[in-house]
Amino acid sequence: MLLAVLSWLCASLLVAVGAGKLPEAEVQIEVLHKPFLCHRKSKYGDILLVHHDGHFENGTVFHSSRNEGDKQAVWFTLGIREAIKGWDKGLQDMCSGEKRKLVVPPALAYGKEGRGKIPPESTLTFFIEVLEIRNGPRSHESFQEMDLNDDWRLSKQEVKTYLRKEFERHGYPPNDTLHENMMEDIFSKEDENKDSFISSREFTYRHDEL
Ligand SMILES: *[C@@H]1O[C@H](CO)[C@@H](O)[C@H](O)[C@H]1NC(C)=O
Ligand SMILES: *[C@@H]1O[C@H](CO)[C@@H](O)[C@H](O)[C@H]1NC(C)=O
Ligand SMILES: [Ca+2]
Ligand SMILES: [Ca+2]
Repeated sequence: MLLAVLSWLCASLLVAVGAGKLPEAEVQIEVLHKPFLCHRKSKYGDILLVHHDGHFENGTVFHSSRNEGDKQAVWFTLGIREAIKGWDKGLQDMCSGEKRKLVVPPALAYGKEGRGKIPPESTLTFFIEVLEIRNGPRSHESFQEMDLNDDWRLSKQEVKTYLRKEFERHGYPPNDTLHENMMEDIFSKEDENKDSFISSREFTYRHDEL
């Protein structure tokens, strides 16, 4: 049982499923600097240390990690909507040391509502430098495979379906009582805010007790 739970947690078990997605707004990507040596490229689930400047269309800077606050680069997890969708789309396949300019339409940034000093319907331009890339604790692909209805959270039913599939894949007969128990065990550990869903954030970050 414990082993099975651990294997549920093991991201490498799973392969991404290509899901049919609706056409979406695009991020315009311009590579400003590409290092000569590139040992690995950023992918979903990685954590990236980035410096970033954000500009409005009129050129005014609304944020700069180099000049504001603690003047520090920030860690960012790729692919889980930790920042804006435009970052998830625009920061894939980057090398450490690479610099990019992203032009992000409102639909992939703060949309119709805007946020804070970002007015509604703002197209935003970012200059982003990736300083470091590390493996994230868990893979984005495994989350997507489990999230059958694409609502970015795992329901109890989705987790049970996944367990059943994994059992079958490894040649064990499905056992609803057992899946139910495992699922409850997983939720007691992973569903931190007890809303009966495991969010992508709850999934991605490992908890101390595990
Ligand atoms: C540029 O645009 C932003 C957002 O619309 C606005 O807050 C700011 O005042 C503008 N700056 C200039 C110099 O027009
Ligand atoms: C299903 O799992 C439960 C709980 O672990 C166990 O008691 C039961 O014997 C299993 N049933 C079968 C058919 O293996
Ligand atoms: Ca879901
Ligand atoms: Ca939750």
